[in-house]
Amino acid sequence: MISADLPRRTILKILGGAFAGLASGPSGAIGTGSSRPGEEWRTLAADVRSEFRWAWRNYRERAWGKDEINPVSGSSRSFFIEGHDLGLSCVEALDTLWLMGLDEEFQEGVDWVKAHLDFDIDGDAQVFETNIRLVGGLLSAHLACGDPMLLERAQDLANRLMKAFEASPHGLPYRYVNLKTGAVRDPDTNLAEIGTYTSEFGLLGRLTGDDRYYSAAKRAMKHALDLRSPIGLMAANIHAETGRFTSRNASIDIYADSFYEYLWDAWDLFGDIEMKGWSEECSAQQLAHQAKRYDGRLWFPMVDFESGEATSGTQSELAAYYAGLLGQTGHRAEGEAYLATFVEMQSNFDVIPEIIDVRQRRPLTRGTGLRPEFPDACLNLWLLDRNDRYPMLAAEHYRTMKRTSRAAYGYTSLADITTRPMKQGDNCPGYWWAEQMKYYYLLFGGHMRVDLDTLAVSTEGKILRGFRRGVAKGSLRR
Ligand code: IFL
Repeated sequence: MISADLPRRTILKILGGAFAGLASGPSGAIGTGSSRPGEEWRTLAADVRSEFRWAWRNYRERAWGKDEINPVSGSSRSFFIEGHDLGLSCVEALDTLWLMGLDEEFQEGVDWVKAHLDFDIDGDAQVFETNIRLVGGLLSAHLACGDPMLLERAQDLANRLMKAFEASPHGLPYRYVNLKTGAVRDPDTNLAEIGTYTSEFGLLGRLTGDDRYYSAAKRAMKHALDLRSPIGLMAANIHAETGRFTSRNASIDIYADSFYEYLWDAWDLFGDIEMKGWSEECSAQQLAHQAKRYDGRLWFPMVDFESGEATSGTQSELAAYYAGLLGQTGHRAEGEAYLATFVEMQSNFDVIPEIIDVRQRRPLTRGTGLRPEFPDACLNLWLLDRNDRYPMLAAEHYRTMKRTSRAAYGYTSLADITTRPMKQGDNCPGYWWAEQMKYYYLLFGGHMRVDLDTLAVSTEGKILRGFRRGVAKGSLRR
């Protein structure tokens, strides 16, 4: 079934050439022509897997152990600390490799981690990014294969990040910590950077029997939640030393996004009923005060946290995740409506612009960061009802990415989405390995190695629950 809320051009595309042969979703009830049911989806999932393996081989050959490959030039770059690469793309890729049954590649990645990954570096790492990408990546790889060394590495790193929490009078982590000395800097922070730890720290606590991690992560979130205004909103920027908000802007978008994901996930993963209550309260107040309609489309621009008046006319692509979160928190209709907003952006501009003028519905920037939030929302909504339209929308996203971002040595960000052909940038962000390729693969039916009923992924796409251990190679069959 195709949602009536989709823009006309997209429906035409779905019914016409762009989706030829994909008359049914991965539930595969109706095949077309002489194909067997679901065969086209298996082909698409196999294509995602083969592209992932191709990109991995290029990374292996040209940027092994580096943080990120630049896939146009074949060069590489550091992400965390200039000159001290931490094999970011390797760690980000691990659980995706496992999911796809790329077992040799998974093992070479694990071997690299065991032989080379050392966090005793005299350099400042961003606490939030280090947690979601590296602590999360090591934990999910550990869950996939059971290797205790991966858990040890995750704990060693989390212990270093804990210094950023311990140095603050309110338990709000500083933005940067020196991995060797524990020195902290940059107290001027935001909700996302103080409140995206409960999933990884909670899991680490479960696996090691140490509650300190989850308690520290939750304490920081509670501090900000206690500052909610009379209309139930938080400002997105906060100071780790004063413990006070430093702006008036409430956001579900940049500066705040994953804070709200982690409220819900703490309930989903650990059954934390208090976090569930806060999550529901936040969603209700955001719907009451931040939801704005322009020409009938739903948007969530920033608003003043005390009055609810819009303070910006923009939305970033990152906010697309919120369509899935609305569905998870019981607001399916609003989640559908918000997804339709981004479907329209995809339809109008082929690639969803990084920053959008919500009244004019036009891009405010030309470059994009090879972003995963649209398929992320498709996955989270699909997990609720397995409706075919989500894989269909993700298929369009995947094909567009392949057409516009495929470069000589992998997939790249774009420098200009307004030109035809679009001008490519030269960088494959670490999250590409952890997020969209995994989401496409799952949506297209590649879920032999996970149980969809219990699957839980982090904000960085790391599988934190739901692995089926002991499933043999060849994960395409459903
Ligand atoms: O690191 C990624 C992650 O999804 C996140 N924020 C932005 C990145 C992807 O756009 O939480």
